[in-house]
Amino acid sequence: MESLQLDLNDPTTLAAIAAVVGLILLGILIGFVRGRKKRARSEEPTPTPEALEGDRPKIRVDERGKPQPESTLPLQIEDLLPGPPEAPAAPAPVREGRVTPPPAPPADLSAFRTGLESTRGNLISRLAGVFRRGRELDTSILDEVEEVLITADVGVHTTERVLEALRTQMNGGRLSSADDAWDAIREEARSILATSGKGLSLGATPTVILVVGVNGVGKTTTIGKLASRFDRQGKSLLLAAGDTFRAAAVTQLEVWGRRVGCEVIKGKDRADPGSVIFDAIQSAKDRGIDLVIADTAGRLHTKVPLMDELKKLGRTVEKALGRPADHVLLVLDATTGQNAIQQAQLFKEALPVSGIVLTKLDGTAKGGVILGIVDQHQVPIEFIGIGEKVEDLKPFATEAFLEALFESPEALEPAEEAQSLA
Ligand SMILES: Nc1nc2c(ncn2[C@@H]2O[C@H](COP(=O)(O)OP(=O)(O)O)[C@@H](O)[C@H]2O)c(=O)[nH]1
Ligand SMILES: [Mg+2]
Repeated sequence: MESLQLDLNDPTTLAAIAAVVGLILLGILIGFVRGRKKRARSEEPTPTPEALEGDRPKIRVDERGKPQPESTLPLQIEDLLPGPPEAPAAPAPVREGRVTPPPAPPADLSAFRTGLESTRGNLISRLAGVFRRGRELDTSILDEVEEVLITADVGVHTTERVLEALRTQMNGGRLSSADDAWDAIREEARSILATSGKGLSLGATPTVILVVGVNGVGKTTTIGKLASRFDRQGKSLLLAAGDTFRAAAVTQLEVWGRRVGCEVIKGKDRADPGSVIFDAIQSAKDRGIDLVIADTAGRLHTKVPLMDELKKLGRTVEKALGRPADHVLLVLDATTGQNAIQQAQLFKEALPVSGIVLTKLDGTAKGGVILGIVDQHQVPIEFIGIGEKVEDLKPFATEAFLEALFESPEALEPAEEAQSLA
């Protein structure tokens, strides 16, 4: 048999070998590309989180460390920084094939959540323990609810109201599950707070807000925060340094005045608070100023002279303004619990308290007191204080408050956990 010899010196043979090798390489390349395309298609509908991550805007920093956004990407760095407290949230960019973000929460909901964290732990988590899923609803449950509400500073009067509502519904056969009972409590809280959160009306000029409360509850701080809020709304303001007992109180108000950029009317050392407030109202009338916010002294509420002083101040405002103060805001410190309910009683006897500012809700587990205050005194909550910073005064919003306090049906979820804690 004649053997096949390849002559590698023959140019025709070399050309044939090169053509065969080229064809083989081309085939491998086509197969590889087809395989890649097929794999990519099968992965398309479910992009991995990492793939989505890769799609997000990258934030670069410049030489001074200032973040610089990618110019072609829709999300700007401003979107990632906390904006001014009242600014509406920028709509999140929606791109084809991307997950649509959940709807924006009601105003201040996240601030309410943070401010009510301890109260949720003390009141809501414990109530959730009582109403654990699967539990038979009988009257023994009412004793447990009572204990939780009383120890969470809701107050005897309001606790009784909530229990009565539960009892009535239970006897009428309208509570068939823990969820029903949970809803019933939430409804009762909603009806207690129904008159709150309507907002301060600033109709007349000048509108006069008298701020009262015992020492240390946060009156001056609240005035500073309010001034900043109204200033941002474009209102012209005068602050009246009506706490003339302590020079430091006047200085504290002046610091806030400088910070906000509004004038503070003060008297001479130990001046009569009435004369300071009278002057401030007169000056506001002469100059067409929108708003006067008056600070007052807060000696111990048990000393009768303070209440006499406040009654006198009320009459002075009426004389200067030609009508009573438009708003008398009573500042109460949530950390004082039941004491705050008693303070409200005394101040109401001296002045027509029109609204309540409940401060220091942050870091206290006694937030349940809010229900007791409103229920017992029938005075609406206007603002809540959830920190010391200027943006930490929030207009009270009933629905956001209830949502922050009672949210998450999972509160009722942890049946085994709750049982083991009980
Ligand atoms: N954590 C917290 N502290 C507050 C709040 N409001 C006021 N404070 C603080 O309470 C203290 C007393 O406040 P101040 O305005 O001087 O009370 P006043 O005596 O009633 O005028 C200050 O240290 C404030 O910073 C609040 O909502 N939360
Ligand atoms: Mg003060």
